[in-house]
Amino acid sequence: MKIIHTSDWHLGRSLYNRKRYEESADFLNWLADLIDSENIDALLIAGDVFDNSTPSNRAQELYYSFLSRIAVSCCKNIIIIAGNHDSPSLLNASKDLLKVMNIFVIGSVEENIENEVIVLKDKIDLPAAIVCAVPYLRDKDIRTSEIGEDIGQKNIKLIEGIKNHYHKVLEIARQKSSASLPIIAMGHLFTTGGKTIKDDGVRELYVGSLAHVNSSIFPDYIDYLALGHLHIPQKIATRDNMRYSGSPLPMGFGEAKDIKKLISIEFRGNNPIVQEIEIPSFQRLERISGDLNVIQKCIEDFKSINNNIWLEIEYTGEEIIPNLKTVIDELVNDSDIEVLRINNKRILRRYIERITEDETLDDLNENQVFARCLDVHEITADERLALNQCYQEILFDLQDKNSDQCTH
Ligand SMILES: [Mn+2]
Repeated sequence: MKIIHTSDWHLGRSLYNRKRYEESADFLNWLADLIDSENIDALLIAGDVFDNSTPSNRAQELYYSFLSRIAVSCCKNIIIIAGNHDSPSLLNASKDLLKVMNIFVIGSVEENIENEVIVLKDKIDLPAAIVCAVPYLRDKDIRTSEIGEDIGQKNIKLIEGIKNHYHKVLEIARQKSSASLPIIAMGHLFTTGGKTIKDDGVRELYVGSLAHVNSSIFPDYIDYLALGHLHIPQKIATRDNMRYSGSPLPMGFGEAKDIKKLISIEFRGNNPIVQEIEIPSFQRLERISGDLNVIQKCIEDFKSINNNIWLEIEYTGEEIIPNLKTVIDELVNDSDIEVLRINNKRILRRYIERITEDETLDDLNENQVFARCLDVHEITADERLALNQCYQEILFDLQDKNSDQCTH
């Protein structure tokens, strides 16, 4: 029996406002082809199918098109658990329909916990492995909070709750596995010591709010552990059979050069043969850092390759170029290159220089920040009056919009 473990597709995700549907579609096509060519029997998707709880129609179309293609392929077992980014109710809405096609979706903790234990069938429909499909465990699913608890106590209870839940589900799997079938566990969580994405500003969104569980909560009799949540492929505590597959797409420019992976598992008896499969890059991402000469030179080089490249540009030159964006737009004008972000370090530094050493942006209110900007640009008193008025109007508008959102 051949199994593939993947996670964190984040369908519908953007990179600096640029939607990534094409890349996701290319990945899903590639995966479907791989399932056919490698004659895969089971697909495990360990959470974060979608990037947010209200995925666009296009993101959902990618999901359903893929599933409908796989449902009629050699892959007769598909198991999907929800991640922290998924809406449990959205995933569960199509659960009964998908079950008809032998696609099992666990969007939230099951009322009857036995439903989280799923038997994988081989080509002749005989039981071949048992999967504990535990979704991302939300605080409210697993513990009863009490008044007066501090964060530390809450966290201890949460981790205890996660541990208990796995214990219960695994016990059911053990009972079902009387024929000594391999036991696979799935999960979407952060294990202590896990590696996160380097120099990527978005990472805290993904890992900051979750409890860190110790890998010791997963007993040795688990034959393979398929985890999602961390976006870098990695083993847990150097164990070959306990892994994060990582995300199929780089989540940001910081990961552009990393190799993305799927994990394939083939059981010989209860022994898993675990292999990594490299996922090709479907969108070239490049970072340029330097003064205008360096930026110009790099863009010319990329243009000569004539590739579809997405760029992140960091301007570090001494010269102040207020129309930097226009200059760069002209450089890439007649090419397939898209500039997703320009970080103008020169301008940033000018603001920062005005701020005393132990002061941070959090110490200033919005009017003080604006006043600093006016100072830096040496705006005259006359001009200040009009600009300040405009600025107050914008602030008022923003506050008004915010209070609108709160009441609806
Ligand atoms: Mn994720």
